[in-house]
Amino acid sequence: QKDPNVRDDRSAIVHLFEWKFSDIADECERFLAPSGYAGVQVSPVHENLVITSPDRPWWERYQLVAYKIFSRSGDENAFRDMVRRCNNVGVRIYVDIVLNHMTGNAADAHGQAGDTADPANLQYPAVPYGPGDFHPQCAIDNYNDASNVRNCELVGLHDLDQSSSYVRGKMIEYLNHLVDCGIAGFRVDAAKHMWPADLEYIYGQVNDLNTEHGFASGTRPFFYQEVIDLGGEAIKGTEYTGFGRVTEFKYGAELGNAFRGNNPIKYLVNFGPGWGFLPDGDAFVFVDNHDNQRGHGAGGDSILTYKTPKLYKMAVAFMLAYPYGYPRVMSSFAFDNSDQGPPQDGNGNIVSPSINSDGTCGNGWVCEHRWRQIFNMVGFRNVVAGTGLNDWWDDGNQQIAFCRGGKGFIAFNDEFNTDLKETLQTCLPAGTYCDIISGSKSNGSCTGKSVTVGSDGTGYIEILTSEDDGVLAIHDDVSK
Ligand code: ARE
Ligand code: CA
Repeated sequence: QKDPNVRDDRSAIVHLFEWKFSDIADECERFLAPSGYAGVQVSPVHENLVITSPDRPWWERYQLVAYKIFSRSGDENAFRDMVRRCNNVGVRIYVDIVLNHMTGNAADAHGQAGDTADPANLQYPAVPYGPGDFHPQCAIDNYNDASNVRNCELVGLHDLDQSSSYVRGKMIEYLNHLVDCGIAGFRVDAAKHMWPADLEYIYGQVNDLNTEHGFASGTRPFFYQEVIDLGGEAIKGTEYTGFGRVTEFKYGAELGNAFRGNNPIKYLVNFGPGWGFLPDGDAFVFVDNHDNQRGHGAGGDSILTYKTPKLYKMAVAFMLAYPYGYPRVMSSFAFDNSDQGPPQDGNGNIVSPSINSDGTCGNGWVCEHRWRQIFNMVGFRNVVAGTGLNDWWDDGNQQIAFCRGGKGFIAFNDEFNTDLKETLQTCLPAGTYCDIISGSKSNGSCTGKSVTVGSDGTGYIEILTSEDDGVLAIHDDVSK
């Protein structure tokens, strides 16, 4: 179903890409819960193929050897411990599930837990799967043909037949095992490459969420499905919205295009269905994901990432301020080449992020979710939840501002040469507010800019092009 099953006072999740379970558990307690994050998407948890050439690429996690919980992020005990600790502080866990395929061909194929496979002969004894469980082999080479996309192999990954009751049974058993561990839902990898009716059947057989983890009895798991639909292909995202949300890939592509200056941000006034996107309640949105931040997947050069920080922070702030879709914040490790896996030691173990005194991460982890401009906007989204959008203002080009009910106000200056200096309607009660982008409120005063709102709700807003950030945001909670 389409509800993320989060705590009522929280409204955005974060993908802690390739993080170890023990680090995620710590992060839930020390940072995510206090900052108001609703949940975490973890990288695939199944036993994946160990790939040594290139050396442990991130994408090995998308090649399955078995459904047991065993990867470089940790084993089942570590997973269960993480889910419990995160749930205890109100942070939900979502697992990236790979149902479309097993591995590609590889000599000496073995998984992280030591299970072996013979991919060329479609033998995966640890499940077990054999040749009869796969589609006849062919390559995906025509995105205008739905059968080719769904029944053939995506980049050589051996394609499972989800219409088989044996295959379905194995998948349902795996998903129920994860539900038993206390998770709240699933990111469904490569959903586009599976028939909607097969997925609907499988989802329908998954148990209700585990009440021992605080879910109300009868709560159905959240499913958000990776369907890349930029238009012009045989398969539409809407084929999957009857039983879960769908990733709206046009969202990040168009947002990047706009903030890069290729399309005036004034047009974002109706960002959503007005742009041909999925309906609000069907959409799962993000600025970048683990694929398109490194040139895989969809979106190409328009995608913004941590590598262009000023524009990236503006786009993420817009996503978190604007009422459309269910948002996911990306949290990355630094990379120079697109195969590179997470920071690892000489034995191939993932290295934990270190936490600097200013709250940012070290050891090769970018931790966008710990950037003040991003986590303070997660707080903003929580404060304004349930309000609509009102009092839109723009300069006719690359400067915009809007209110969220009487709860929050945000302004963006995406002009490259023109400062924003305007008295604008903030919709907030009279008072002095701390801008949560340039600073925070600390000991009763603002560490960054402040805005004085008069009895008519207006305030003088200034965002100079020379500033580090092109956003100013205030809200009627801690920021006052
Ligand atoms: C790796 C190697 C390949 C090798 C293969 C098998 O890179 O060279 O042939 O292994 O040995 C990730 C990586 C892949 C990697 C794979 C398995 O991105 O490079 O292959 O893991 O290790 C399409 C799909 C979409 C998919 C994107 C990447 O529709 O589902 O491609 N995204 C998900 C994940 C990925 C993951 C997989 C699926 C596979 O998010 O991280 O792959 O589990 C148009 C179409 C899109 C298409 C896009 C790119 O936009 O509309 O549908 O996306 O082009 O082809
Ligand atoms: Ca398939």
